[in-house]
Amino acid sequence: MNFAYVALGANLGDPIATIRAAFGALANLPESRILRCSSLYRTAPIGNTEQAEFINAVATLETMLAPESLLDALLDIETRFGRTRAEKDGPRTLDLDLLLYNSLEINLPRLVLPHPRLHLRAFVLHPLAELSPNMPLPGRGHITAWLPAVANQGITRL
Ligand code: PH2
Ligand code: MG
Ligand code: MG
Repeated sequence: MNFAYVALGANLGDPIATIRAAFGALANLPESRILRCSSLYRTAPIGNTEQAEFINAVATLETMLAPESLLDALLDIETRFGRTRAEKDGPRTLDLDLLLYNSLEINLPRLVLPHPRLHLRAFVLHPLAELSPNMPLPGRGHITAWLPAVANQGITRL
């Protein structure tokens, strides 16, 4: 059995309803089950700041899917939720990012693990720390060491 962490984000349509429905879609993944879901967080947009606030969360999965099969399944859920890719880092109905898979460190063209920006983003670090405050980040030390650096990024736990 493998442990995977998935980040959820949405800022189009009804993001709170979308994130809740996406937890349900993750629960239905083949050969997988959800172990825990974080709280929902309202977060200021990072990167492209000319867009609406996001709702973000993180889920922990237990899965027999290999990393790239899990990635394919996540992209399939995004598509079912109406995701289009008009603009890089633009508004989205649903974004599902694979953050961590066991303590795997890989660098494939379509999948880098751990997610290369996870330690720089309050909208990932806070829900992750809520679920696993003592988890080491492969190659990057302790999760709590990164929290002070993102203290200026607007985030509210709902
Ligand atoms: N996702 C991005 C870029 N910026 N900002 C917030 N607050 N939440 C996100 O999920 C997010 C973002 C690219 O995927
Ligand atoms: Mg993303
Ligand atoms: Mg993504």
